[in-house]
Amino acid sequence: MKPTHRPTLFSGAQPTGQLTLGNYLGAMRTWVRMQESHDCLFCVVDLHALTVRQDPRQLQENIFELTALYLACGIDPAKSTIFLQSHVSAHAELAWLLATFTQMGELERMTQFKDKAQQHKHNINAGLFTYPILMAADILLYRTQQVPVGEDQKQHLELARDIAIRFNGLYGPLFQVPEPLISTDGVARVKDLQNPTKKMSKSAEADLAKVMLLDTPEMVLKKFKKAVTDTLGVIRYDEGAQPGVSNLLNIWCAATGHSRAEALEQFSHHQYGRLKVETAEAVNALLEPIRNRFHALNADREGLRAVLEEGAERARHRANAVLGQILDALGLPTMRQRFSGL
Ligand code: ATP
Ligand code: LTN
Repeated sequence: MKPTHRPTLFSGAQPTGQLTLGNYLGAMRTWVRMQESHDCLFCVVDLHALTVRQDPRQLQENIFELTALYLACGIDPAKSTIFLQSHVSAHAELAWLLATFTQMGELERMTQFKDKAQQHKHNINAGLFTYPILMAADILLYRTQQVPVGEDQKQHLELARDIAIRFNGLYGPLFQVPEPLISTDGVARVKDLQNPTKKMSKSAEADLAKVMLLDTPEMVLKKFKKAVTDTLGVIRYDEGAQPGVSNLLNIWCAATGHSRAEALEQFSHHQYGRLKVETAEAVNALLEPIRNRFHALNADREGLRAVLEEGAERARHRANAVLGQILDALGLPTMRQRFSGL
């Protein structure tokens, strides 16, 4: 099932709420395509979600929903390994080891930490600060070659690369140095519909700011109709002067498969209203099959559990083999029954 000569690919999303159109266009859609050519692992990073206070029941629900969404988007358990981060304890163990190869100054520079610390002033916990180390562990544990993510994760990827290079310099080439895979067609950072200088985020408070994969067609239309644009009254691609219009053009292109030049040809003589409605229609056509598949998948909790358990089994086997080699290199004697036969 897993031809090992294929390059290894790893990615994940946090179970912090339903997925947005940004998550899908910036990350998930690439994941689905890569399954044909890569040895893929897709993780629900539940330990990362704990860096922000979560209600336990809601978190559990979000974990199943996110798993169902992975499947509804087209991630296929027969082709890829789908699992929960907390089911493979090697992630947390390697994160500890890698923390001793990460400098405070490196973590202090992370913009996601600065943003989240601003948003959660009363809970700036150490996990929020060391979040990128756990992410490096996720990636390095599988000797991942490619990591498809949105633009916002680029800095974390660079840190994972630096940690791998540093470790390899000291102990030999034990880690693969991963490459980011970030789309170049304008959807690596889909913008918030109400504040188009910010990225669309699933934890944004304003409902109108984000299009969710499970929004009804009417909700999608309403959100695009109310999207913030500008008062210039012309449809041009100019991210600096017209971020709202440029975001709509990018979304329309990504949803229809047309180029930016084709988009301008189609819309440049029209008013904003037309661009908004046509973008909503294109997004609805894209999301319809996902919505249709989601509900049955999400209702089958036993089926979801089985997918996650099988995925964890496969991931654990691979992760423990690498962790054993790392412990060995560091001079920590490993227990034979834990790592033998791998
Ligand atoms: P949160 O709001 O809880 O921080 P998030 O919306 O950033 O969540 P994640 O689970 O952290 O979502 O990210 C999952 C994937 O989606 C990552 O690869 C991330 O880079 C990508 N992504 C998130 N937001 C966008 C966006 N607006 N445009 C493109 N890609 C995005
Ligand atoms: N930090 C990522 C989620 C994430 C991830 C990973 C992505 C955790 N571990 C490993 C790629 C590879 C985010 O999107 N916020």
